[in-house]
Amino acid sequence: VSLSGLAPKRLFSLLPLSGRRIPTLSPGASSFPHHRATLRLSEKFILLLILSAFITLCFGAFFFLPDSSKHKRFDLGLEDMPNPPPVQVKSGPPTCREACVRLARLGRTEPGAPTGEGLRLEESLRDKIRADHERALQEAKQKLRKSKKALLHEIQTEKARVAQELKKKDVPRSLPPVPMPKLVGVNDGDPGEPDVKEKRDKIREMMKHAWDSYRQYGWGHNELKPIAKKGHSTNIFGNSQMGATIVDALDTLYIMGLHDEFKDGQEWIEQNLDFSVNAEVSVFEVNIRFIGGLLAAYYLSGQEVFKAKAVQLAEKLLPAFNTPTGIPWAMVNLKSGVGRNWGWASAGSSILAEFGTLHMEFVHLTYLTGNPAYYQKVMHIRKLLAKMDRPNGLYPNYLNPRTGRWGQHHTSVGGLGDSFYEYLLKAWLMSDRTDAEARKTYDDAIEAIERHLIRKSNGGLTFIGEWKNGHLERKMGHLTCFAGGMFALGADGSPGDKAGHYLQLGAEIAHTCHESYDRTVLKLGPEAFKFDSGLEAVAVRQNEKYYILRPEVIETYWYMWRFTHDPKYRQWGWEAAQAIDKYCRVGGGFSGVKDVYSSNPTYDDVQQSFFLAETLKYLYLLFSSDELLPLESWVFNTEAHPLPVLRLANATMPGSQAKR
Ligand code: DMJ
Repeated sequence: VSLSGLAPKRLFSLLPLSGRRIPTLSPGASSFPHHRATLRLSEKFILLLILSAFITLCFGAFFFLPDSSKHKRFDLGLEDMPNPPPVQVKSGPPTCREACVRLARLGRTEPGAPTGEGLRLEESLRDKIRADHERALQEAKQKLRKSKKALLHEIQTEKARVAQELKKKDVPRSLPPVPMPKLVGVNDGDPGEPDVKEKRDKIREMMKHAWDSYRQYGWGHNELKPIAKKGHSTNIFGNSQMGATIVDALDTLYIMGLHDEFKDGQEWIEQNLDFSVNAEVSVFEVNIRFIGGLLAAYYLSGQEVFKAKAVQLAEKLLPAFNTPTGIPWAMVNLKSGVGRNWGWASAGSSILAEFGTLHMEFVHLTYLTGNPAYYQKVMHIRKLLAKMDRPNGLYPNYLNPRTGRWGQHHTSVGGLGDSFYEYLLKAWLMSDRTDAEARKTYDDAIEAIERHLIRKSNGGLTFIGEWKNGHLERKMGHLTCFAGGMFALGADGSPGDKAGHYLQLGAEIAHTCHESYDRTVLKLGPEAFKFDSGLEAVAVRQNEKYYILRPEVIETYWYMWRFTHDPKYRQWGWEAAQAIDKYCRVGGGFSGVKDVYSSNPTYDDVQQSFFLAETLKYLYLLFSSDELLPLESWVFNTEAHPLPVLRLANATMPGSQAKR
């Protein structure tokens, strides 16, 4: 169609957009030659106009596609490629993605040329949009026809399907077969003498009462409220119901020969223990109670499920190490992996006893899985600490995981510091005494502690105080009493000629802690006691007079018994067991008491999981023969879960460079 000879004004009214046909002009129709240049210009103008209309169409098609949001990222990716891959045109209406790519190509590389194909594509896209709308409408209509019940059922089925799929993702990869370390001393441990056996039977009966009560009133909850007779939950496990008592108690049940109870616990773990929960938990507590408990149950019983669960859980803890320094956060959300520190900790710090009490479990995890990550994480912490300055050779309790700097200069062998020192020694023992670096770090730390924190009271009691900003606080915690056992355990292998000295130090701490029990009305030790202004081994403040079924004093009696066989340790242990049975036993289990100096104590109504994991286990071992879990072959984690010594001979731990 030649448009020459038409005035631009008239031409507008003849554009196809108007829907009217364009009249044809004969060549001779134009009798105005001076109009020719103007007409050629108009021709270009029209072409431009058509092209811009086509581009507008392309954009329209792009933005109004019904499922574009689903495919946008992918489509953009394709479009942005310098040479997009060829698009195969199938019969039937093109898919959204195909059409978009083709339109984009047409608009970009061949402007104006195949307008026909562009239009056909636009048409088919419109058809597709129409069809999609129609389908959506039909689906909505069908849904509305369904009853509320059917809809609810549909939603729930879908939810269950998604949950199931998520769960499947959590199933651990099958673990490599690893030789089981030689397990010595998994036996009955019959003490021989009838009176000792009788005492041991009594401890076993106490365990039965604690377990049965939890089984009846708190099953599946983390802990038990023995007075209210219902489940109890602490903030260390967030809002989870992960059966902390079951996991913590397993190995005690096993060594006591309570096999039905052990089976019950195993069954619960197989069917219910799930870590995909939206709960913010303490990395330290989960490690020592859950991972430690599961690993010990695995080594003792050989049941694979415990190993698998331990590894599954450990993977959930790993995001806690994503900090600028690699010093882990105190807490981590098991679902999101987001970590943070306790609000009360000095300057946003992590706690020495928390990030310093991972070594034993993490080394075993690497041993069992072949995954070097666990080993590397804890070795990184060790290396970082080794490089830091230590005020007076002491380790402060607080370390900032962002800056890598110490927080307040407080040092304690009790709360906030305790098990860091314990794990240095136990890392060495667990490595079959080959981890010389751990032993040296322990020896240096203990030397500084002795120099700055250990003193004798006027009455001749050896105590371990706390260092606070250049000042010694003459107060000792119940938690600190574990150190008596630690000194005795570390005596053999200490530098120079000091084995005797450390065994003696252990005995002195045991004596002081026994005094802290003996000077109360209930014959149970307070949470903290002073050596000041004429006071010796007694609590002063009301909020330090409670006893919450803690194990540390009995733990030290047991180690001292194993190393000395002095009958006084069995005697002291028996006194404590009787006091617990008399004052802490209630109908629904065992409870802590609020004031050990009151003859009429009130209960705190909590049966702590460590009562079953530690207190009763150490008592049972105290009245068993030394053949049950000998210390040459087993190392107890800080929650009293026994892990075997790893005799790797010449082998190396995955992830370590040097031979160990
Ligand atoms: C236990 O969970 C562990 O022994 C930990 O190391 C500190 N204290 C509690 C019991 O008192």
